[in-house]
Amino acid sequence: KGYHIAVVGATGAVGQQMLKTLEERDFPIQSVKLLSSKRSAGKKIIFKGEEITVEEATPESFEGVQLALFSAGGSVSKALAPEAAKRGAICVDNTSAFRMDENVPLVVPEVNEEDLRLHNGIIANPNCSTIQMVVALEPLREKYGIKKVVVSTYQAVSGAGLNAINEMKEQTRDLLEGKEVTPEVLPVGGDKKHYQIAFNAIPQIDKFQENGYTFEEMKMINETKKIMHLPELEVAATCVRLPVETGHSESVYVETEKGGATVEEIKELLASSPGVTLQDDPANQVYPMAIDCVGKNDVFVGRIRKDLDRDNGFHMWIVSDNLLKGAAWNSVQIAESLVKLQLLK
Ligand code: 11C
Repeated sequence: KGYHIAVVGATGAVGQQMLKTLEERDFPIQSVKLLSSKRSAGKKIIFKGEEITVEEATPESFEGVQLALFSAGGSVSKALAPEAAKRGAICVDNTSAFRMDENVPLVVPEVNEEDLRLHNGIIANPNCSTIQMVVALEPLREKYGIKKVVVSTYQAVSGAGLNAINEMKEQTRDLLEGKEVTPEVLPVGGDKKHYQIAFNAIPQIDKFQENGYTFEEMKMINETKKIMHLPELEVAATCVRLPVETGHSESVYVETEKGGATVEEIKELLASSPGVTLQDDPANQVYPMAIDCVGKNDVFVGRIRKDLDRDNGFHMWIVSDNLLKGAAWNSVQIAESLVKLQLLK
């Protein structure tokens, strides 16, 4: 007994984590279709001990499917999620294709699970760097109100997919062996220039927009306002790619509406908040690090300090596995919420 599901983009960095997470959570599944673009069709994947052949995704693939998890890129979602929804599936889309569509809920269950009730067949999973930030900000919003957020990110290459992971590893090895390297993937596949990621920090994730911010930065800004239902929130973001395989880190400055909160209160609040693990003990050099969060579902928060000039300003360091809470786990968690809210028929 369980649901008929489809995973679109099953061979990608996120798709692989989706399958692992579905298995680990023992999500109730009656049948599973693994779908992909034409390029990856025919590959074989083991799921729950069974070998499954990946099929090319077409509109007809979704006949009889109740839940479809999409992570095969925006153009695939744009073309096929409406087709799947038309055939009765609820789609959880991990791309940016529908996130800012006002008919599509953009959901992080710890923050706005109830928005799922408003779905019209498509639910958007936010960008990884946005998700981990709002999980840590939501308890502050609830208790004190928040009015301003300034974030700088230190993002892992796995956010840009398997090709980017391979590029970082090959470049690192080649450079250590004294060979020349020819960057081809990062900072972003479709842009004019490519830069070395090994031993570097690249202040560009996704393409530049007309206002001088990158698309990744605008995603963090716009998605945060939508998920938290705070259209007036002041948000600024600078997104940087580092040669880290997995685990996005963020330096976040937040100003609360109410002043007077102490660091101890904020630590207690976050320590008891859903989806958050507090790691904050400077005397013993305890703080979150990317290598420690890999494979874990939580968002890790530490280095919480009061601003030296503003009574309502706080600085913190937020780290999470970008492929899990940032993508696969949040999507599966949405699926679990749909079951809990009896929205998945
Ligand atoms: C990155 N945050 O690290 C991006 C990946 O909109 O879902 C996620 C892209 C997205 O490159």
